[in-house]
Amino acid sequence: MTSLRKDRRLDAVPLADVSIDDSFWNDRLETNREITLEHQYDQLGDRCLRNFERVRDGKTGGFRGMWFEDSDAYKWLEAASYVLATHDDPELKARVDEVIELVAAAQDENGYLNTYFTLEEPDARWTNLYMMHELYCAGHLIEAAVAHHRATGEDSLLEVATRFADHIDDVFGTDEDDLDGVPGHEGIELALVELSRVTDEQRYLDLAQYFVDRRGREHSRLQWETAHPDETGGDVPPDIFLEDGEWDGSYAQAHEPIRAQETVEGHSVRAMYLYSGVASLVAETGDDELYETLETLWTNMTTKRMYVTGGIGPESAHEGFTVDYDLRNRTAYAETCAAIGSVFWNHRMFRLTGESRFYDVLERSLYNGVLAGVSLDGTEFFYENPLESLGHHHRKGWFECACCPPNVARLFASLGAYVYAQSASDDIYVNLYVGGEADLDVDGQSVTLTQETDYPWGESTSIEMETESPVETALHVRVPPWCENATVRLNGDALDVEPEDGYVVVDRTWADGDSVTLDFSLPVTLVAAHPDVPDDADRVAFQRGPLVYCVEETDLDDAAPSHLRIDPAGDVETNRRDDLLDGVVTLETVARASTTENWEGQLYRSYDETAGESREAAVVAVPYYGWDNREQGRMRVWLPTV
Ligand code: FUB
Ligand code: ZN
Repeated sequence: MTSLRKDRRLDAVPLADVSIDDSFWNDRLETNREITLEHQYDQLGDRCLRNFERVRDGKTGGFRGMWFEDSDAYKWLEAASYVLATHDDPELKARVDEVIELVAAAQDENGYLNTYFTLEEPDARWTNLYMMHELYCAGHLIEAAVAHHRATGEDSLLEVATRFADHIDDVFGTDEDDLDGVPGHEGIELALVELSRVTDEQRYLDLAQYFVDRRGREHSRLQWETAHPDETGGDVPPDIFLEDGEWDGSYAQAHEPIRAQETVEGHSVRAMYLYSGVASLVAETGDDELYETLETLWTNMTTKRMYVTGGIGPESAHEGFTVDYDLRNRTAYAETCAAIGSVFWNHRMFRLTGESRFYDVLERSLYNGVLAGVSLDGTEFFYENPLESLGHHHRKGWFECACCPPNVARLFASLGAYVYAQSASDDIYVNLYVGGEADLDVDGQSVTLTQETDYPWGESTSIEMETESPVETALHVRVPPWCENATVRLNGDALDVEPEDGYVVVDRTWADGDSVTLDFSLPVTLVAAHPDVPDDADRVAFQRGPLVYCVEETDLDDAAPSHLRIDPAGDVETNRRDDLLDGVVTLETVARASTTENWEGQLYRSYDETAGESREAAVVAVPYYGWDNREQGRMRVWLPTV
């Protein structure tokens, strides 16, 4: 059943109109602005910015870093632009201008911009679309430029991006003289749709449509490249993802046309960026068939291929999806960027439909799979996000392939844009419980919403409306599936409205100072996984609200997480602990724990002998996002039951 609403596309309330003031997010966002962004900038200098400088100075050779190193500068520019949209920061603005100047100076006269090829292989441009990421970098440049233009009203980066987009438009296409190909790593599709929105230029939308439609056709350029590695440039051969010497293409979602695809395949970040781009395109074209494809893919991912943390893509070899129910825990790849990509995709799916289920996934990914990606102090990052650890997996300050840290930074810096939305008829949607203010235009009238909440710890949120004169609108407040017994008060008095399809809707004429309070409970849930997930059989995971919990060795008394057996009928207490992990609610219970004292020097014993060798153990579970921020040790999300 299609739920695409052509008549009612929803728009996010723009970032610049939302200010966040929230007990949970304030510290994380300030750390992102003050520490992570600075840390990220420091990492750019030695490799990324140096490459741009060499091109600017007319040098050749000497490229440093990954072949898509340029994208680090663009992601930093994008994150910094989001900060500038909401904060007056002249120092940051000056630095942004400096980087833009450098990027602009590295652009070719014809608009081409890529420091790897310009320094190392100028004659091999566009020869290795599969692996060498020129179009991926272009996509990040365009996204940064759109963010910068929206934040500052300036065109300095937008001009660079449009010149490059125009060049790409000249190079690619289906005419005889055109290069007919698609990017091996998607990302440019969603960027081109945004570019068409800010410039009002149809040709960028057409180019996005071209890249979407040409993917997966037979005898494609990507396939040709894998058969002709000697004719392609770059330092990564395009044939590394041949299956037994045969073209497969699924690594880059190019195994068949997107409209025929039914399962999420291949590299998971690529897949998320592609589906985000397709959703953006559908928002402009209203293409039902493409929307149906997205529905099918979304259902496959969310019912068979997504971790309880919202992470996706279990396999490290190709950084991606494998088969249904392969959700291995200790070796889960679950790249931070992929969870972020899922946020991007789900945000767009919501805007196409107004349906809360997309936010349920978005919120799960945001508070778990994404939030775990950065340390509480903002300087260390996870690339891979396993759901179990023997104690050797830790965040790092930076990576040779540094895609994840700047991705977290740009998402956090733009969090405000995910909180509210408005429909074409000016209905207001409150999709995340995040405190702060939002300025909206409702039917030509300025309205300010103020949200106050202690979520994800507390069990209510209040929204107050400030308006100069009474305004008629329907306020839709999302009620996530983990918020039970939701009741509504209007100006303190109980209101008889039930959540329907994930929202309570209060449709009325609002006077200045009117407020809606949603009260709910956040019970602790013991989650079970589908029986076909072998790695979670007979195990449970703790969840409260959007937060998935884990057990870390440091919280156990002389036991490891693998010793524990949870009693599903046991009481679980919630404790507010302001002293722990910057303030969390812990979940505490008593479990059975195997003992190790009779195992001295032995790896295997008769099972019968071990009978009765267990004791009671106090278990303190902490939110998964906070793991590996204290003493190093073993960790587990899924725990066996007694
Ligand atoms: O290839 C560019 C980025 O680096 C991908 O999105 C990540 O998975 C990592 O491979
Ligand atoms: Zn990444």
